[in-house]
Amino acid sequence: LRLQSELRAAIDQGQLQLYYQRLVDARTGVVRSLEALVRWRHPRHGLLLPGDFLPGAERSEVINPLTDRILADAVAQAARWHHAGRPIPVAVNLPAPVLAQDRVVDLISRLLAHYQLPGRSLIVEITESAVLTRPEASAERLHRLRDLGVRVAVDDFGAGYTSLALLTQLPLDELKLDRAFVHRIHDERDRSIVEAVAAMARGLGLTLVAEGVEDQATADILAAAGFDLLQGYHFGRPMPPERLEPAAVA
Ligand code: G
Ligand code: G
Ligand code: NA
Ligand code: MN
Repeated sequence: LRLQSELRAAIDQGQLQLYYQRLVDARTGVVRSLEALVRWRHPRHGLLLPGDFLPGAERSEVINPLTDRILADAVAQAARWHHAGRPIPVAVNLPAPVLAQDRVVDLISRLLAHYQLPGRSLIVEITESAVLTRPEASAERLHRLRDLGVRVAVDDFGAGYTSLALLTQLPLDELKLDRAFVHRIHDERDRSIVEAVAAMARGLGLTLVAEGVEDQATADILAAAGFDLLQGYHFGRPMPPERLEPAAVA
């Protein structure tokens, strides 16, 4: 209850800020997209990370105004880059309780229209658990988002109770392998899982993404395994939009 009211005030007072982290082409290193990651500048506790407040927020109604704000800020920022002649797709995390509502499609549709941003400049990241309760309704919403040009990424793949069937039932564009596998890639057995996921993604025609890449040796292994995009501290931390140099965003 306390978190809810504090978050409502934080939204109204502009204490939430989006940071952006690069995703780079595994072969060329060129920046291909950015993931928006929320931070809370708390007046007493300092800079809070999503893990500090999102799980609580997702269990209450405040996840709605919170996600609305995150989506609006991300689309506005993507539109700024787009209209400045430096278009770059921006990915936003869509929490399960939000994907569970019909209004999410209208919300995104209205934001794209308002900021005159082409749908192809927006990616939504969902987790497997987000679609497990009502897969048909989620699939239908994701189809409508894709009709707008928006792309769909499955985040943290392999971390949860993975239903492989879901991968063929949902309209998907990207698969983001959970960073736990990336961090264990020097282990031979984990590497064979990563290579199997890569083969599966290729077979399904999905863009394959690795997150949590922290060194060049790991990047090399992932590129050789056929990963398309890499994300992680090795290529840049999440940072405020003004700290992403224009050249790095182009
Ligand atoms: O930024 P950080 O590494 O602390 O993010 C932790 C987790 O929180 C990530 O797995 C990410 O998916 C999630 N997350 C970050 N920003 C957002 C956001 O704006 N909305 C939602 N729903 N999840 C987010
Ligand atoms: O939940 P999701 O996977 O969407 O969020 C990405 C989170 O991972 C962000 O909170 C970000 O701060 C964190 N992150 C980004 N790059 C790295 C990395 O290279 N290593 C680790 N351990 N975490 C990372
Ligand atoms: Na994410
Ligand atoms: Mn992730």
